[in-house]
This record gives sequence, C-alpha cells and structure tokens, in this order.
Amino acid sequence: MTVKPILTEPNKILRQISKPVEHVSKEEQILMDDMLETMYAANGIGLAAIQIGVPKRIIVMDLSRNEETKEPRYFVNPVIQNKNSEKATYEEGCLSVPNQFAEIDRPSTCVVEYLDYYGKKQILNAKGLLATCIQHEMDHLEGILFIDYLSKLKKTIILKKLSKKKSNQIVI
Ligand code: K1U
Ligand code: ZN
Repeated sequence: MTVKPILTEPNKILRQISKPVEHVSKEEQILMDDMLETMYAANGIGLAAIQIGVPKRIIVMDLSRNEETKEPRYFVNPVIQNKNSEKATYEEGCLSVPNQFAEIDRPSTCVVEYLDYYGKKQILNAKGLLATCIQHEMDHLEGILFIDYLSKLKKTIILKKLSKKKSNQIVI
C-alpha cells in the first residue's frame, strides 16, 4: 500500500467530474488500499479518488479514528437514493482545503446505494457524521468542495490564503 500526495485547492483536477467504475477489479482494489493508507496518514476520516488525482467514482472512509479497531468503508459508484429534508450542521474540514473549517448544513440522514470492495451491491442508511461525511465525499465526485457552500467573501478569503501558501511552497 502506498501513501499518495493529496491535491489541494486551488487545483483544476479537484473540479473534474469523476467517471463511474465499470467493474471492481484488482486495479480498483489497489487504488482503494492506497486511498485508505493515504487517508490514515493524513489523519482524515474520508477520501475521494480525485483527491489523489484519479477521476473514478470511488470513496474510502473510516470514522472509527482508532488505531486498534479500524472500520474501513469502501464505496464504488455511490448514489444517494433518499435524503432527509431535515438538515444537520457539522464543522467540516477537507484534506484538499488544509487547515480550514466551516459549519455546513446538509440533509441529516441519507440512503446510499453503492458497490463494496468486492463489487457487491450494498445499501447504507447513514445519519450523524457518517451522513455528513458521505455527502461531503460524494460532492468530491462532482468536483464540489465544502467551501463552495460558503459566502463569496469567505470562499475568496480561504482561496487567497491557500494560493499564498502554495506560492510560498514553490522552491526555485
Ligand atoms: O478531505 C476529505 O474529504 C476528508 C475530510 C472528511 C470530512 C471531515 C469532516 C466533515 C466532513 C467530511 C476529513 O477527514 S477532514 C479532517 C478530519 O480528520 C476531520 C475534521 C473534522 C471532523 C472530523 C475529522
Ligand atoms: Zn474533502
């Protein structure tokens, strides 16, 4: 398993719409293993393939945040079947928007249909942080970041900070 570099905003690749996976093969399983390793190394709870530059509709998550009792979850071609009209607010972060956090409203529960690590169809009834995280990750598949839900002013401030940080990182 390989830890891959995570793309950060601003980056056009993060704005791509990811493509459905035709068949869950060894290639996709290796990708999911690498994504999980990358997510753990960055102390995240979720990661979409596009965040490591691969435009496939694949997400990994682990909300356990416990070294001993890992609970990895794999989602291939996830589709939301049902969303609650009631909203829940969480302070969200994103490994592609480093060190920035904001309260975002999303449907409080959702039902997601997807293929698992072995290509088997599954249905998830999600609530709480699980519902927030899967919706955040599914946004990545559409090229959407949580900062897109903020006011224009807040988004501009964050993007300026991230651009400045990137230009300071360039070594000549
Ligand atoms: O980059 C990502 O998409 C992963 C992201 C997932 C996420 C966190 C919180 C709410 C929605 C989606 C992260 O893992 S951010 C870093 C993190 O570990 C974290 C931040 C806030 C709460 C819990 C974890
Ligand atoms: Zn994210």
